[in-house]
Amino acid sequence: IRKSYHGFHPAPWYLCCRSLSGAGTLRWKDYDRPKEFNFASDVLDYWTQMEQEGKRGPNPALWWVNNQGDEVKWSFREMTDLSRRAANVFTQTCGLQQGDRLALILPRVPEWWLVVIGCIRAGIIFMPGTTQMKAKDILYRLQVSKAQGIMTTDTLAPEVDSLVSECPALKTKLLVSDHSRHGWLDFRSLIKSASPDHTCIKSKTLDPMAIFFTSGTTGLPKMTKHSHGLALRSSLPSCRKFLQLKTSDVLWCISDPGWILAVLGCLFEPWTSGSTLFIHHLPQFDPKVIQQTLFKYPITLCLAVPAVYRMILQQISTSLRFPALEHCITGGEALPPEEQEEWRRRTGVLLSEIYGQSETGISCGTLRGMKIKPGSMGTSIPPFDIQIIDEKGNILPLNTEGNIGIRIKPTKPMGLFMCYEDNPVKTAEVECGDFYNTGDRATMDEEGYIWFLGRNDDIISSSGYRIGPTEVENALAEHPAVAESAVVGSPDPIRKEVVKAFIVLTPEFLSHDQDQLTQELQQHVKSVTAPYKYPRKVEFVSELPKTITGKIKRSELRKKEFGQM
Ligand code: BCO
Repeated sequence: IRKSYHGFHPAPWYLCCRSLSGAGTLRWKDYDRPKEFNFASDVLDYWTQMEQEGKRGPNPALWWVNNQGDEVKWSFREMTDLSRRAANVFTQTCGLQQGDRLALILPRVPEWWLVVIGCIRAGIIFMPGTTQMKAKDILYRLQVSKAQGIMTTDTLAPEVDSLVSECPALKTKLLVSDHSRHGWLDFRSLIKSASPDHTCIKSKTLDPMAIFFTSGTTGLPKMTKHSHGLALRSSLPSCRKFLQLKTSDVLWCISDPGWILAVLGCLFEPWTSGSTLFIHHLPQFDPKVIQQTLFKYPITLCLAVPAVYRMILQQISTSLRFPALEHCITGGEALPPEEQEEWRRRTGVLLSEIYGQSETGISCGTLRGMKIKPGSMGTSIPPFDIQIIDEKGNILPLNTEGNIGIRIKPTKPMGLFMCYEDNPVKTAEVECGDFYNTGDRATMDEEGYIWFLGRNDDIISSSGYRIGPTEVENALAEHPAVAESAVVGSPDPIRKEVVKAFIVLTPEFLSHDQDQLTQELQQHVKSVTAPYKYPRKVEFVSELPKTITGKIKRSELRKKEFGQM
């Protein structure tokens, strides 16, 4: 299934390919609630049929490259064939059944798409996770979800083996690798020998499809459960207007496959429109490679967090014109207006903003062609109805600061998360009158444009990641030097905010060299939890500000960092 082409020359299909409306995937209206929906049979197989009938150009569905010159191009027909095989591997070889859960911890390898679509075909709930996770993060996810299966690569397989005895529900381990490993099923070989005949389940639109783990202010990450409605939402007319993708478009979404942004931007959005999804494997992020890739390949749309555009701009001293690039989209953190303007000025391409969470998918945005108001995240995308609300769920007057709320009563809109799995308390906590309370602060103007202001809690937003301070504090607490710590966001020119730890040292470490200790603690956090959470700034203090009851006042530290005290 892997095709490598060295000395590759892009084919000129993107210059001549016909655009189609995707009528088959546009049969729903914004507020429709079809009883059944399955992305694999209703969308992917539709495009396969279009290919077979000669109604779609020769451009691939998936176009994958890496730094070694390898390339994979799969048509929709190949995606259908291979994902049916994947579904058979799950059900026949692994014995997984509809409703079972599969932890999916893969880098950007082509198999990721086969697994997700294979799961959707078989009704297996997939749970993506970043490959930056460490053993403890994986153990927590496997235990709390009671996952029956896990799929990963050589890098993380030893970590999984070290904890598997503590996960009684886990019955199948699948490896994506060129080598075999004892106790693991070799997914690449199994795919080759599996049958391409598979009957897709008839999933109810509100049946569970995926679980994303999301960080909170307190405690460990929560399981955000989504139904097939998340995938259906990309087919609704208002969502299609958002990117206005054509079959001739090539979309590159630079998000790690562990996040909901990748599931939307690297799968549901492009393939709903029959467009080509472009992926660069990128094991290590490098803005130079991003820049070169945008030059080399006919990428028409790019979706990435603001930090990526910021890092590209830092690399270039003058203007830059990417040959095929027509539009850029950003989300995951707030985009300052001056950066939006600078991107347009230096590249000639508009950069529009979207907003969403693991709970919501893409909730609002500046649709393509819509007036961009620099600094605004655009307007709500139906069927979501976003309003700015107070703590009781009352709608606030225009231009008044409040929480971003998404209306859930009388009807929860298609695409909003179902619940925090096994956590009715947290699920109830975010229900606020008729709304889901996102916990993000904003205002809305007369034209419905939403202006992001920040969080109403302690979550740190750093280069597109949402980081729960307790996860970092817990990691630090495992080091003997740390008596106590408080973790907050601190301003940063590139990542907008970085994790900063205020640390009270244990007596034995008071005389240690502080620079050395800082590095040691940073390495320690990187080794016990996903490294993106590590404190990029550390300050040693003699005590932490506390309330009368002994609760650490993170807000005081945060205000100090942002110069508000
Ligand atoms: O900066 P350092 O070098 O000190 O540390 C980096 C990495 O080098 C290091 N690291 C990574 N893997 C490691 C490792 N260290 C040890 N072992 C490993 N296996 O850890 C640090 C990780 O930081 P990073 O991930 O920010 O890395 P980097 O290279 O600076 O990448 C920059 C970005 C912008 C590419 C990255 O931050 C990123 O991908 N951000 C976007 C996240 C995202 O996609 N968010 C979307 C969430 S979904 C959502 O918002 C809903 C929207 C609908």
